[in-house]
Amino acid sequence: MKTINDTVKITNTNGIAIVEINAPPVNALGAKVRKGIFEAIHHVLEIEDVKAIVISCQGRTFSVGADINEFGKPRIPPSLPDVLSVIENSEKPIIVAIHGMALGGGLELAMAAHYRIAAHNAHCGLPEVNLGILPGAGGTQRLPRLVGVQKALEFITSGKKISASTALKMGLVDKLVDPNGLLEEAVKYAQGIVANNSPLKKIRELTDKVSSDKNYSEIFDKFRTENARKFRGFLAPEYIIRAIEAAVSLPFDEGMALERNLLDELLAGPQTAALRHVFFAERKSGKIPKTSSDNHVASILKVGVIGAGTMGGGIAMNFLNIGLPVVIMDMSQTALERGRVTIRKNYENSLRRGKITERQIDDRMALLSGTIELSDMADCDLVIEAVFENLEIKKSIFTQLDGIAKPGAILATNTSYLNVDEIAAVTNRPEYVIGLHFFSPANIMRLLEIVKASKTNDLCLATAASLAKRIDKVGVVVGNGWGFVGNRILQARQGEAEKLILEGASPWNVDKVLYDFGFPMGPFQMRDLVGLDVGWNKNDTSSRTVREILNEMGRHGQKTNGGFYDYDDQRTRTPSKIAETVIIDFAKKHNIVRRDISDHEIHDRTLFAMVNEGAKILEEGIAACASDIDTVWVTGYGWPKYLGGPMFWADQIGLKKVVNTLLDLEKRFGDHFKPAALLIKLAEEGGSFATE
Ligand code: 3H9
Repeated sequence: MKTINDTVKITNTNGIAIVEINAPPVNALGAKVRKGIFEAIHHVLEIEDVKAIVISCQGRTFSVGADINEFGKPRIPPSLPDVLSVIENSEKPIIVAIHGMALGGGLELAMAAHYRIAAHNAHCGLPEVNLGILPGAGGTQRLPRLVGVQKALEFITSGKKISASTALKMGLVDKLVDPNGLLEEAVKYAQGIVANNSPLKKIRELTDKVSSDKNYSEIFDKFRTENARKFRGFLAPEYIIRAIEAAVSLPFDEGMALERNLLDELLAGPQTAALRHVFFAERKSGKIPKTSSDNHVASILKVGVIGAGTMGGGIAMNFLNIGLPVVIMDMSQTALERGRVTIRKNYENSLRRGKITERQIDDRMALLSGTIELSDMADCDLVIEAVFENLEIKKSIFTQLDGIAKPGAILATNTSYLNVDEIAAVTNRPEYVIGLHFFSPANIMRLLEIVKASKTNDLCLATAASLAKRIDKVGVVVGNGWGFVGNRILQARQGEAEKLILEGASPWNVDKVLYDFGFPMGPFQMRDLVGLDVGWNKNDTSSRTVREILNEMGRHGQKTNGGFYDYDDQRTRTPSKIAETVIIDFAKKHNIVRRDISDHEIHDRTLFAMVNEGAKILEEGIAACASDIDTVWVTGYGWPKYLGGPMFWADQIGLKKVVNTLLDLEKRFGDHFKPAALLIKLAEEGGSFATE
């Protein structure tokens, strides 16, 4: 055995050298690992007895790519492309053994080798696009040569992982084996190659898959057009397409040089820092600060959900998906049946998209039971209440539940803005009461606000955080204040948007400014989609707001073909004359002087109101750090990912400038723009939210 450095060592079995990488937790290809591989390959090439080389990784996974922490810092040689070039040009066959995941530079390394074998439960992917860059170690040049242009375009621009069996079908790996015997199989495979004198398969030399597409520039144009909506605002997909075009039109080495230049441009550009921030922010938000109950989580073996509506059903699906039995409760058998049908329909949609099998649907549905008796929650370890937003009703449910649920069971409310302390206070176990704010549709949206009420204990919190991970949600712990983090900032933006339309901007203008900023839709379009009647009470409405009036007119949004916009039967929207008249009349009645409002004003008033509210949320400790606010808004509310979240965006502008803009807005539009004390302090100190 030879140790190259503490991340790479070599062992030798009967003429096969095993170069083993050990850089926990994920075998990222940082400077030390790159140097280790580089030296290890050179070393074994010199040993006459060694006839072939196997590259494998220790720990839970093969390499997941470049070390993201090195981005934005001076490069330390050898570069990854240089290391991979040594691998590809080795005159001895090199085989990689993939377990866990081969991602980014890790998969590029595998593609530089001559053969790839993988554990049958492994996954492969090139997720660089999610970090605002492209695979910069030959991925854009080798993959199309191996799998063809169309598949390479889809694979690299999506950043999605594929299973080993799909990789085998695509030709990305050569053989699948049992995970337990991976290394032995890889060695055997290498011995076979040596015995048969098999050729060194260099992907760079393959031409058949790309030469057939040489004269078809329309493949690329078609791909651009088809994905224009998905790629809107993001720089990396276009760069990836250009790099793959080069794989078709240029010799390998020239394509590699172009790939490098494109990578460097992206690294120097504005988006990758924001996307890396999003990556690390998401990981940070899932971590509960160390407490006395470290590593202690309650075991959740059965979940109860109260309310079989859209929300309750969506919540239930998360737990069915991970094999937990769920009992769902509603007031009538009809409501239960409706809920059950919706859940099955959702699963059938997934079946149609090839995401699950018929068998999985049956297994999951078999875990679901329904009841109209709260007493059937008695053996649940976690009960989530998902009835409509009425504090009194929620309190009454929790009072009863407290008498029914077993000791130690966690009682959660899915409220999106109500006071969790008030709900906890009606029970004799407030330390076991928590908020779990799922977002609609709850089976799809990744955000979960975990609301820590004043008495919620550490066990509950740690259990909720760990459960969030299990059900593939991004859990963010937030404090108990009106609207928590997400809805409180939404309210600040919505309030401003509503003032703007009364003062003279049209809803479609406001929507366009925010859409152009990068949101998937503006606030009024969103209102129409969600339903103007959500949170509206028909027994307590008296034309106090434009929204109330529209609701009173039966204009509840898309579902009634009219809200702020009019909709045809295909749900195509057009600005509504009726809504416009309602707005103008309302402004007149309340003596609001209407004027021309610029896009610039809409931009500043809506977005800086959000940043200011975010600063107040931080100041009050409702969010533990600024990056948690960014995570909430990026994962749950459509803040453009490539702008990092509202607090990251504010940091990029510079907090001095943010404060000056707010002071100016305060002068023109009132006290609510008064900058938060924290913002003023940070601006004066030359600080930022990132370093706060
Ligand atoms: C690339 O390869 C560029 C090349 O094409 C070109 C080069 C020239 N680097 O997420 P987890 C850390 S770009 C450094 O909690 P999971 C992570 O921060 C790269 N650190 O676990 C965390 O640290 P901590 C392309 C990394 O099981 C710990 O590992 N690759 C990296 O839920 C555990 O992570 C990617 O984009 C990294 N590359 O998920 C893959 N990756 O414990 C990005 C992870 O201190 N990574 N860490 O908080 C992922 O998608 C997920 O981390 C992964 C594991 C799926 C791998």
